[in-house]
Amino acid sequence: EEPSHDLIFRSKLPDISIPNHLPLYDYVFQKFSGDGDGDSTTTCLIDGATGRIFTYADVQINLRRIAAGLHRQGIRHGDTVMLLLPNSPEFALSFLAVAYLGAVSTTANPYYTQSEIAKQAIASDAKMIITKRCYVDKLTNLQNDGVLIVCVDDEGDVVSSDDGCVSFTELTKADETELPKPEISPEDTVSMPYSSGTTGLPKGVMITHKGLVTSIAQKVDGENPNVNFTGDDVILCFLPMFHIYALDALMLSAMRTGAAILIVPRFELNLVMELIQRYKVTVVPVAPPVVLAFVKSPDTERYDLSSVRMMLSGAATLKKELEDAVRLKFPNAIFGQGYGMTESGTVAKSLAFAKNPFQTKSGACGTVIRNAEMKVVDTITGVSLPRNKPGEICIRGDQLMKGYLNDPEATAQTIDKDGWLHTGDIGFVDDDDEVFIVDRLKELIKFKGYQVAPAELEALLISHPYIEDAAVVAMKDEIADEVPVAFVVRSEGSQLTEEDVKSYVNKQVVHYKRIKMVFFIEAIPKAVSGKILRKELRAKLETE
Ligand code: AYL
Repeated sequence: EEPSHDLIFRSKLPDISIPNHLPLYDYVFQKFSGDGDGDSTTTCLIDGATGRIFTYADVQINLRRIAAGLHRQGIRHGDTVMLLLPNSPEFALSFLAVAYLGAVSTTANPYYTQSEIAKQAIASDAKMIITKRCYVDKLTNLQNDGVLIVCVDDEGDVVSSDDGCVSFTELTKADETELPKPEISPEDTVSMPYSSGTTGLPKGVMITHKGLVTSIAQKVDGENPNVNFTGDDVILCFLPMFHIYALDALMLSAMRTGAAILIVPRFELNLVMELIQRYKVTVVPVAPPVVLAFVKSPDTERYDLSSVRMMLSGAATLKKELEDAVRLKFPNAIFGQGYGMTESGTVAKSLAFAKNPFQTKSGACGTVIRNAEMKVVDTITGVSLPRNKPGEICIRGDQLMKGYLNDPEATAQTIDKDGWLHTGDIGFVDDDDEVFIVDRLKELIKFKGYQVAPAELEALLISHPYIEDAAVVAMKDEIADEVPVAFVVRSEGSQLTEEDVKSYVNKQVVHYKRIKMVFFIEAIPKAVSGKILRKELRAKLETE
């Protein structure tokens, strides 16, 4: 097939020039450097938990001190540091300090179990883990194996000197002038979240300085930015910062524009509404379950939410009825979606968020981002399809990951030789260039927007002595959208019960990966290649 015959979709906005030769740090704070027009005394971070404020000047000086402190602890260019932190100013500062050094952050959910953390820390070769005291118990084995643990010292924490942890406060006391600015190449990895992509186990996604700078610029740079964040915005951040959506589309994009970020450790509806009212929040990035919470809440009238001018949803399918219902609760706000993937950054964004906005339709998940190409291909023939025809969405541009860590095979399966990343999502582009996602080709299960990799749960299941074979698929759920359920083949003579299976798996995984139901069957349907026929299993669920 000839690439020149591809039908390619592009943004309605013109391409812009993107300074993606710059290291992430220089790019993000360009406005506040010598030649920028930003005022460093404006607020950058507000800690929703304590009210603490960091100006842009505070953030830059603190992160450079932390970078010097990390360097003193032996962290060098190319080393990996795991961030195991809830949303907090320390998360933001640590991420930026690691980036400043030319090192790599691998971010993980602090609620992960001991074994989930260990898998990622070992696979990513993390030299250090930055965390909170309350998670240190989960890290003992890693610490014994020589991984350095840095602890954020919360007020009220018992500071013990014999747990072998380095105090975060000590890091911040380093002298930033002793650290020469490291040389960074645009191709160096800066962020390495884990994602299962279209198939298999979670893998380290190598996102480069160039990739992340491109992804941010595609949204917020230029004369008519696709997402018009400004220095006057107060942007609410309860979405998990360890995930690419909050990291790229929220935290770093907000910093690039000089906006203030109001950091909330986790989503609690009434607290969030209280904060919107108190800080006159202007931008609220959400995921579909949060939209549902707003829609269902009887309390929304009790708060003044009129400051909100923009609400962006992403990370999972949002039902049109839900979108229409939430618009009524935020009459002053423009509502729209973004669509992206850890491996690809933002793929599409609603042009309703542009500085000079376009009309958009409810249910669309945006228009392809600038400085990128999109095509929709037939899932069998690979031929690119015209408008209004659903197929697999493919995306190409400088924002894509460099590849999966130590896994060239999975990389080649995801990004083809012509540079197209195959998303594993089924969708189409309509007559107005809007993208609609209609189905998912890949195995991935999304519980409230969180990734659940069937292969990970299947590996745990078959490690049970009385399980012969197993397969995990998604079952539709009103609140979570999808939940993982298991089909299990018992070993001969075994009396294994549903409860046995659930308790065996569920204690080893974070809450959203827990198996909700178990169906015992004779054999797992498989293709001759050995591939599980998941479609058949999902069809079985509908008749259960
Ligand atoms: P991952 N509608 C439907 N499905 C979606 C949407 C959406 N708006 N957004 C993401 N998904 C699904 O790696 C889709 O199946 O990253 C996609 O392949 O955890 C998968 O989630 C990727 O899951 C943005 C806006 C990033 C959103 C994101 C989402 C990141 C989710 C940057 O600007």
